[in-house]
Amino acid sequence: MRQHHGTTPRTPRVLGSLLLLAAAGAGTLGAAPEARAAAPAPLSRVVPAPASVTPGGTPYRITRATGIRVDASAEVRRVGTYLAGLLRPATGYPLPVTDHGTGGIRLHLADGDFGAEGYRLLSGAGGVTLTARTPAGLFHGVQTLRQLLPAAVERKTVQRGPWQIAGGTVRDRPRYAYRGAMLDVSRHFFTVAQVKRYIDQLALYKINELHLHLSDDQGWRIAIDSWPRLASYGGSTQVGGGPGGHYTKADYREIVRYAASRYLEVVPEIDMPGHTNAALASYARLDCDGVAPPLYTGTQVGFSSLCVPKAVTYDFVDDVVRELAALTPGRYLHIGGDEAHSTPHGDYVTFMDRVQPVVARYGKTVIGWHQLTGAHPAEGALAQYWGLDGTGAAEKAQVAEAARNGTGLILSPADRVYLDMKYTKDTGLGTRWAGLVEVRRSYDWNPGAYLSGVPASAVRGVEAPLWSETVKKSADIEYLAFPRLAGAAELGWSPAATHGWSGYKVRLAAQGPRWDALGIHYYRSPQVPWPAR
Ligand code: TNX
Repeated sequence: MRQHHGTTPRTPRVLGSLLLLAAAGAGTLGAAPEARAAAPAPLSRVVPAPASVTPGGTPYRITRATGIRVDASAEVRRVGTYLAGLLRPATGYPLPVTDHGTGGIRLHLADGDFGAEGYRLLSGAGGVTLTARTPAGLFHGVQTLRQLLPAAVERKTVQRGPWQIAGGTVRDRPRYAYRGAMLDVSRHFFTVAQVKRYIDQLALYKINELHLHLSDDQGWRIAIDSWPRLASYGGSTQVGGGPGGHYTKADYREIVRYAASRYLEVVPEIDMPGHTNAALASYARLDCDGVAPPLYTGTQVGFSSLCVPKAVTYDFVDDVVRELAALTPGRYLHIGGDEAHSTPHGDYVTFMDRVQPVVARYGKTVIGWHQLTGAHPAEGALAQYWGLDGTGAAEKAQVAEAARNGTGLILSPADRVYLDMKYTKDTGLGTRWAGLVEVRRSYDWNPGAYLSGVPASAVRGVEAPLWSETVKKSADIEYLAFPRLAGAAELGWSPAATHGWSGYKVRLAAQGPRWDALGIHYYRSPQVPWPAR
């Protein structure tokens, strides 16, 4: 039954009252007493936890008369239009986006102590005002506003309200500038539509970096005009031998554009010198012995390497980095560098010494997996730490020393935020080489003090990688990412002082109905007090 939200019930009064009783307090039909309206969610019930919350005053209620009022700026208007697009289907309200009028939901840019991504949300009977220094800040504020509304707001058909936002003030800004998620599109290929779906899910948790693992032994996923067989042949399969796929440049630009519309920067990764079988299979001249290996559809690692002594290797790297940099408005280009077990260490160092300046020449900043710290990280480079509790002391010390010497760190400890680790021994997807990682273990660590000997200022953020050896479809991505992704997002965004499992699990539980409404297939961990479905 379609709910109508006008003031005149179309049903006779008595029947209407019975319906209201049956609707157990969810009624907004004409005579519904206010007391029946579900209380709005407290302002603090948001993931990631906001930096500061001051509750108080009357809630704001979104009605058919609500407008979204924006500054006269095209970008602010775009954020307003995005918000209207989120709210219209379930509310059924018109929610016009205007640059005049009073009240309603206001999106406003102003100078202030907001940082590059922070915002303030002020809510009261007369309206809600989001203020930020940047459109990105407004966008993050919109995600907070969205989470403060009932989960049903995420549905695609008209739902019962009321649509209330608790009164008070939220002041918020991120702990770290880099809050990432990685998707491995090489082991299994994911379409543009699947990547966009994930981008929308990341945006809800204020993730601002999408790292795409675009090449590996099993598949090369991005068209490179000067080396066309990389994609056409090297991209033609995947783990298990399926058809694979690749992004044309137009596809890739569309991903970048869509990500930018959600305030995510795309970080492309070409993994080198190891994890390169797909490239070596596509061009025999890249192989030291001039013989191309067959395409690979298994899941072993560490068996392939670019040929460090050959000159053509650096022509290849230059072409690939140049074309990829040209597709990349973002600052970073990830050159991999992990598990180069078939590259002699001296060769590895030589290779990284030659390749990092190429990235700089095309205007990008290097990111590498933390093995890069075993070579000579370029000035300004970031190293992505993916070790675990059991990682050897010498390796950790090497990372810490690089950090003390100025290399920034992105923390992706495998036994905490590798989204492809199984939750329990019974998890049907994923692997367990770094252990079983239940939701609490994934959340309960402090990025600021995780690696000893690392100055807190060296930690630039947190990233949750999802390797796709076992991951084939969006429902698989979602089952492994949710709920752990939300925890990684909170570790990246929220001040350390807000951290605490007992509070987090309650806020996390409130996300469950939202994920149900969004059609996100998630793991209902027994550690989390989910409301009954
Ligand atoms: C290690 S982490 C890898 C990947 C695998 C992953 C599986 C890293 C930099 N390398 O090649 O896909 O484990 O969890």
